[in-house]
Amino acid sequence: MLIRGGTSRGAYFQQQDLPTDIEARDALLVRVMGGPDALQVDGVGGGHPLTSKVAVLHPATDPEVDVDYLFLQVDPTNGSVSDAQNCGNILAGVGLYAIATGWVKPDSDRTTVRVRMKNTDALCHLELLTPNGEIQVEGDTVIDGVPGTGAPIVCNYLDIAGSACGDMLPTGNVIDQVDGIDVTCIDNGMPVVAIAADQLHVAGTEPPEVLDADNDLKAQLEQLRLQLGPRMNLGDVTHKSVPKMCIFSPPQRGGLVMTRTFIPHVCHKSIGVLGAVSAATACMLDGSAVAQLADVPAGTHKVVDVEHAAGSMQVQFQMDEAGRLISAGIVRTARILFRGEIFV
Ligand code: NQM
Repeated sequence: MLIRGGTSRGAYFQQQDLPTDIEARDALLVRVMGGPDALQVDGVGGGHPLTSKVAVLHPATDPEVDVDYLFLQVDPTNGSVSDAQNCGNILAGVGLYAIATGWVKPDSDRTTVRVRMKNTDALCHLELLTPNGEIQVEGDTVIDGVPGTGAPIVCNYLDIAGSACGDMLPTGNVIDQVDGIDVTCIDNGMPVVAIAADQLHVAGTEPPEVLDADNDLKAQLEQLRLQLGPRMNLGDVTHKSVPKMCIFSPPQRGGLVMTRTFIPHVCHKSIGVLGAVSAATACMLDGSAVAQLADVPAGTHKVVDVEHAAGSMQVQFQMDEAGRLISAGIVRTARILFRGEIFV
C-alpha cells in the first residue's frame, strides 16, 4: 500500500514479500522508489526524504504487540537505505494497514493497534476511530503541513527515552560545546542535536528553502553532526539519517518554541513527530542549550505546540511529581492512497 502517514508518504510492505537478504531488499526498495535520482522519476518516491520512505510490517508474535514495524529511509539522491531511525509519521499509517489487512480486528467504536518500532524496540499504541468496525477516514483534525482534514489517530509513545542512543542525554551532559557552539544532544524518540539559532548566526524563522540554499550553514551543521554522532553512541553517521540538526528560536505564535530541522541534509518542511518530541523535551531541561528560548507551561500534564515552518505540532507530555517524563503523545491523520502491485 502507498499511505500518507502524517506529513510523510511511504510504501508499506509485508515483510514476507521482500527478500530476506538485506542487500537484495535495499536494492529492490531503491528501485521501487526510483533512485538514485533527485526526482525519483522512475519510481513511486516523491523526490524528497519525506516522500521516500518504507514501512516493513509483520504481525507480531509477542502477545503484548499487534504489529512489528521496521522503518527504512531511502535517500532519493544517493540511493542509501537506512534503518538508523524511527519515523513517527509513517508509524501513524501502520494502524490503517493492520486493520485493512485483517491483522487487527476493529472494535465497534475505537480500536487500539499496538506497534513495536523494530528500529529501536520502542512501543507505541495507536488509537483509531472505527465506528461500526469500519476505519473512519474523514474527520475534523487538521495537521499543519497536510491539506484538508481527516480522522484523528492518537499516537501514545510508551518508552522512547534513549530509543536509539541508549540514554536520553547520550553524551551524559545537558549541554556540550563543539567548535565553540553550545548544543544539547537528546534522544527522546529521535536523536536530535538542539542548537539556538543565534549560535549559527541565523534567525531560525527563515523559510526552509532559504536555509536549504545556505551552503555555509549546511557545511557547519554537517561538521557538528559528524563529530557528535559517535558521542551520541550512533557511531559513524556519515551515511545515517540521524542525528537530526534542529535550530531553535523564540516562539512566534504563542507556542513552546520555533524550530527548523535538518533531516539531516535537507530542511524539513515542518518537523518529524518523534523529532518534535525530542525537541520539546530539550526545551524542558534546565540548563539545556535551548531552554532559555522556550515558553514551558507549568504542571505535570503539559500540552505544548512545537512551532515549525508550516505551523505547529502539538505534543502532550505526562510528567511525574519530580518532573521526570512518563509518556508522550501526539495526534496525526493518515490515509491509504492505494493498494496494488508494484513493478520493478
Ligand atoms: O521524527 C522526518 C517525518 C520524519 C521523521 C525525519 C518522523 C519523526 O517527518 O518521528 O516522523 O526527521 O526524517 O516523517
